[in-house]
Amino acid sequence: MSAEMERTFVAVKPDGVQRGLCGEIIKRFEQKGFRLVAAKFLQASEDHMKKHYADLKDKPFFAGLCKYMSSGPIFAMVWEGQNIVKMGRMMLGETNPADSKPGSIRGDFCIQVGRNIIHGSDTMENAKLEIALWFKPEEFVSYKPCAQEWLYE
Ligand code: DAT
Ligand code: MG
Repeated sequence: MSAEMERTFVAVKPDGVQRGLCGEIIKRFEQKGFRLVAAKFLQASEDHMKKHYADLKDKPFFAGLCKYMSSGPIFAMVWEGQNIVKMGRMMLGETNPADSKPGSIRGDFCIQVGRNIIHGSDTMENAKLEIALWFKPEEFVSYKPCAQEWLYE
């Protein structure tokens, strides 16, 4: 197999969980062929969200963003696959659902930027930082999916 594997951090935000969209989001990553390597359902603290969104700390929406992200449960996941950081972002759509094409997750399931239902790492560097912030090494599950040889040549 020649595929170089990458990992990305994906989280269904509190609005996505409340709206019953966890299954739909997992389905899209599964049907693409990506491999789930870690997952947990939790309510994050506001402090944790401030760390997660540290690069946005000077934005006017930062306080509201961290409050909303800690207001209810989140479904946090790490997915693996070739080129997954870039492809995952394409699957999400644009930051603002109003700019997101139908067919993308944000294009299909939400309306406002402040309620855009899903997070996905934007660069490989941020993916590494986010995975380390949300998951401990022992929370990863190692297994070989039976379809691996049919996804990668
Ligand atoms: P993304 O989640 O697409 O990586 P981002 O990192 O720029 O986008 O911002 C993080 C989140 O902050 C985003 O998912 C929703 C919120 N946000 C971004 N821009 C916003 C704005 N102009 N008003 C309100 N919330 C915003
Ligand atoms: Mg971002």
